[in-house]
Amino acid sequence: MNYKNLITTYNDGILIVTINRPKALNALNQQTLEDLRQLFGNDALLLDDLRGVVLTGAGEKAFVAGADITEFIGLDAHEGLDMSQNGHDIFFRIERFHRPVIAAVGGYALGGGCELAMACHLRVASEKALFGQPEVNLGLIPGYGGTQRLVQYVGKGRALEMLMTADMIDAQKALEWGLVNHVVPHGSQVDKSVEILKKIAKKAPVAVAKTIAAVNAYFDNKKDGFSQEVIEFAQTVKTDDFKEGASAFLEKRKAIFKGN
Ligand code: DAK
Repeated sequence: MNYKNLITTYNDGILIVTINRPKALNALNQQTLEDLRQLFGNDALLLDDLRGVVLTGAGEKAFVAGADITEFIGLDAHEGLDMSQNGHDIFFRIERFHRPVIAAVGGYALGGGCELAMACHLRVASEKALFGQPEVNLGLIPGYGGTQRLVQYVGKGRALEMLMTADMIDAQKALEWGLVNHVVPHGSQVDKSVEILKKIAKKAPVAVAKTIAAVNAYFDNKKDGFSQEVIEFAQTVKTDDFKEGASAFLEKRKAIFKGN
């Protein structure tokens, strides 16, 4: 795997992806977005034994401090539309990825950075993490799904307050509001994410993938979530892993899942 702005390490089925622009607080420029598209849309799909992905930011200060503001200068409405649609497409690939993706947030997750963390399935924050959608400070609104996903996590009132005041919230408040799953000592956010992925890795991979698809259907207005659950359920019933899981339970032993 070769990217301009991402560093990847792959061990025991777990891919750690580090956004690597620490001098710009890992701001998401178009190159970084294309790297993420290449990774989630292609390269990671080719890893047969992949069990999960941790997405994090390089350096001590930031997960991602937003979309790269230097690329906004002179943007017209048409270009803005293209950029936004392109970003949506990449973030949907992450949200719909068949393996769990965890954002390990050790600092600023602002604007596009908060949006990126929200597109991941889970979020692990260090005590130093800060979340915010400061687009109104720039005369913008979020362009990568922030107005929708923030409401899903924290509710309409809290989302509107964050979006209209541009105030940041700290890790503890993000935990209370349901924006993050765990808060851990600074520096251990990646380890904690790996620990969670290792736990999920012991479960049946098809069942995990179908769980993601069924839960996503709740938020997809083109789908009926209950009908989608029926479809995904039927897919799990026909797997060898289901037979193994049920047999192992009855034989009082640990199941060994093969992913089919
Ligand atoms: N873009 C580009 N560079 C950034 C950046 C960003 N978002 N955030 C930080 N940097 C750069 C700084 O310019 C600085 O660069 P140098 O001056 O050293 O060259 C370097 O990172 C270190 O930053 P600071 O010196 O400012 O560090 P501090 O610790 O003093 O402050 C800070 C940290 C996070 C509070 C501050 O850097 C800051 O306020 N950053 C900007 C936060 C922000 O407003 N982020 C953007 C949110 S808006 C759309 C799609 C998406 C979006 C909108 C539209 N369409 C498709 C149209 C989303 C927009 C956003 O994300």
